Amino acid sequence: DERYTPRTIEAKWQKYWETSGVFKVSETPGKPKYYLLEMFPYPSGKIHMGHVRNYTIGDVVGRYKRMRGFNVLHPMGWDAFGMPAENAAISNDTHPAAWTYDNIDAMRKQLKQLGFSYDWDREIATCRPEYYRWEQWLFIKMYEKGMAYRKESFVNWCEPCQTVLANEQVEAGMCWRCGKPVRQKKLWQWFFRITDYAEDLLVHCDALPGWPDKVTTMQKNWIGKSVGAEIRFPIEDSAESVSVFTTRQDTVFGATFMCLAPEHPLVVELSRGKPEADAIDAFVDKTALQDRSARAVESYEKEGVFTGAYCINPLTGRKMPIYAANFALMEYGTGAVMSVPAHDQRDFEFARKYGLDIIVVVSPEDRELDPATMTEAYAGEGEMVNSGIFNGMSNRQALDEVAAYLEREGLGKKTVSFRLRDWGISRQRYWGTPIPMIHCPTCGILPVPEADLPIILPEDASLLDGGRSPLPTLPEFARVVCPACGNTSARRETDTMDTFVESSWYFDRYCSPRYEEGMFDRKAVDYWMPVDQYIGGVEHAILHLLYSRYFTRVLNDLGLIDCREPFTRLLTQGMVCKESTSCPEHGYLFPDQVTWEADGPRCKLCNGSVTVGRVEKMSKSKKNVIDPGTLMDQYGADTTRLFCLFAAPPERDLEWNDQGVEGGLRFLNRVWRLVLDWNPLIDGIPPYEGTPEDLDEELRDIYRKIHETIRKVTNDIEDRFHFNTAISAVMELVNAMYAVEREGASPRKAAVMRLGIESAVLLLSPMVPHFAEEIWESLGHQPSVLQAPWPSYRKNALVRNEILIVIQVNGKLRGKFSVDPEADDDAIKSMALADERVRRFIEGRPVRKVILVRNKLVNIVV
Ligand code: ANZ
Ligand code: ZN
Repeated sequence: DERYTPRTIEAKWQKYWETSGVFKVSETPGKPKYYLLEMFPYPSGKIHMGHVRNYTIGDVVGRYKRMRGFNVLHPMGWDAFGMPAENAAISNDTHPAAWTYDNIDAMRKQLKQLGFSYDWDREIATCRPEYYRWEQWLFIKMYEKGMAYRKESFVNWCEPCQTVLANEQVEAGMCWRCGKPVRQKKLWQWFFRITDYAEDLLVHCDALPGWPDKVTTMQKNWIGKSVGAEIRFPIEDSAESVSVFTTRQDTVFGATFMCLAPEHPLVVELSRGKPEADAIDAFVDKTALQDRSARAVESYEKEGVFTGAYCINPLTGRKMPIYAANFALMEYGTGAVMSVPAHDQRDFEFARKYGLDIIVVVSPEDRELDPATMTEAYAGEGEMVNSGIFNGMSNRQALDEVAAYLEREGLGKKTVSFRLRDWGISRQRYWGTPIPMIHCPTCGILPVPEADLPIILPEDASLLDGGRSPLPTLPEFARVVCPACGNTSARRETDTMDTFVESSWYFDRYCSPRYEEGMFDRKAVDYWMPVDQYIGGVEHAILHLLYSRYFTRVLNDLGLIDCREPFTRLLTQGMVCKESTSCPEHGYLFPDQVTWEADGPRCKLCNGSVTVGRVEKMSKSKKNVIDPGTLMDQYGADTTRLFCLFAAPPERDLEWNDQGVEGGLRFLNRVWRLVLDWNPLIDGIPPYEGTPEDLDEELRDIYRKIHETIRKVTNDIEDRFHFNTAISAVMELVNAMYAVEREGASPRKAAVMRLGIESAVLLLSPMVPHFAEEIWESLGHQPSVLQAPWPSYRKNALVRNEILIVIQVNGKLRGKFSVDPEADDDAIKSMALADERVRRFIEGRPVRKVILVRNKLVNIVV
């Protein structure tokens, strides 16, 4: 007996794919290209279920497109720089490089075991000099064009990790890695001027129809464009003035005080020599320690200190006290806010706290606002009051009118402000791409000459205490002779780049991964780019995608690449989830530490009763993980893949369940059995090619089912990647074929069955490729199933016998008609009502009810 043995089959076909080189591709003019990409993994150790899901989804798309005749580029590599390698090196006493390369080897092996259709010749690891040298090269080009620059700025600083954190790496004031509080520190940093592209990146969000709306919305919000005005407020007894950015210039008559960010240079300057100076200095120091992103949160306690200085409201002449306030942010607008407490909640709270004046200037239609009794700011629309020549206008109109007035009087101008900040890329870390710059005591800052690239990260250095980078203290690395003047005490830049830089162009490098003359071969990159389908987690919806879009624009503007938008279509897959389990004594438990008894789950360690927690994302900390390695050993790659595809549509979360995997295996065994049973009968008989009319009813039903299944599976994959419903359709077809009697099968029956079996195998082949290859071969075909075209369906095969429907009026038979069995309920009802004979029986009486018994009758009650 020939049993389905995934282990031998999978090894066999993986070897075949490797030696035959089926997945190696090159630019083939005339053949439609399809660049399929899944977000490359960070080599953290071994693959987890999230990877399996992501890459299985991608693999099905890749194999499907290949069978549809596309020249499919499907590469894989490693996002190999970053902090976890350093953390692991510290806790396991290894080197980040050794740890990274070992992990890559282990994970590559696992990906190969899953049978993914990658062109492994294109594998890249971003920590290799062959890769990052071109990143250094680009950095210098950007520096020369003013796209990369250095400035002193406040950064989120994590003391335990000794590093600058991007805003998104700060979670509620804590470091995303170590969970310790983040403080503010001023450092010289390298930046990419992404803000120059803010408008471009924003407007083209609407030119990405292949992206989920939620992702483009997140990008737009991140870029955060605000339209408003800049207004100048003269400072009392001074030639200077403060400029504010406001989106509510209609409320300028209600501005009663001014708030400056504590970091604003005027804060210290204005208070100098005044009695307020000490309080101001203390306040500035205190806010410097507060998290800047937390300060921006609505509910953050508002605090401020009077600077001792005043400015003049240019429209009212009112004297406005100037405060330093923690809710005013240096990074937004001009770092100064004209405070209108009647109409802005933050200003309102601040005014109440410090007893400042409140003046209403926008009056709502339905009530009178009284500054003395107001309990919150009024942010809505209304009629202008207390606003001189603008009184009586709607505040909407005043927005324009005030802006125009300010512009005419030279007091301000219309302007826009973006939330997006320049991209700080300096990291005071070891395991990253060295920034290719030199600091010379005589010449200042200058780039490494191109001929000296790459600046290789020394892999024989070890981390210092607390994980600090050894680069600044490594003489062989840090000391350099100035390439311009020969000064021997020049120093290399010892900061490395944010790892988001590597992932902003790896998709370009895949097009010609071994190219040594540049970042990429122009011909190759212009042939393959843009990526036709990108697949990955929604956690990268903002930064990675935004940075990649930015880099693509930079490369385009530098004349290095044709395309300007890197990813035509984007699929963000859902998470893989499972409930957690815990017992009072041992806390969270791994699934294999729990036994499921009749009276409930018990802990294997202490036999205590187990609490079942929420279904949530699989994570090591909750121990609610399933290890793909174990799964593959137990069930094989195909069942593992099938489960991931069948359990949920890709964009939804997938909830793990053991029965689902068992069910997947059972289904494959069922198909296996079907083929085994029929193979002797269909041997040598070609698939049925005749017309449905020549078949008897049983075979015609099967024949139609085959074509319906082809249509359904094709549409489900093509339109929405809904593999779960596609698989269900094949399951139904298999069930239908099981019902066909084998005994005494005619050649015609055998031909139809061959068509059915081959179609099912081809339709399943992108999902369970090893399984499909093995069956395809057993059906007498030469390998590989990948060479077979995707099955196509025949329209005429889809026509069903019509079904006869009886029409009753008040329960009495009055007519009949025939319909397509797919017709929907409403259509059938209206056909019944439209029947000539039936209309006569109704005789214009009102219809009270229409009852439909599907496939049988319609009863009209009058
Ligand atoms: C006066 C005013 C009156 C404001 C009013 C709002 C309501 P968005 O829409 O997010 O762009 N603002 C400007 N610069 C700021 C800074 N550096 N730190 C903190 N707040 C700042 O927000 C624009 C509004 O945020 C601006 O409009 C300003 O307050 C404040 F009834 O000006 B508004
Ligand atoms: Zn020099």
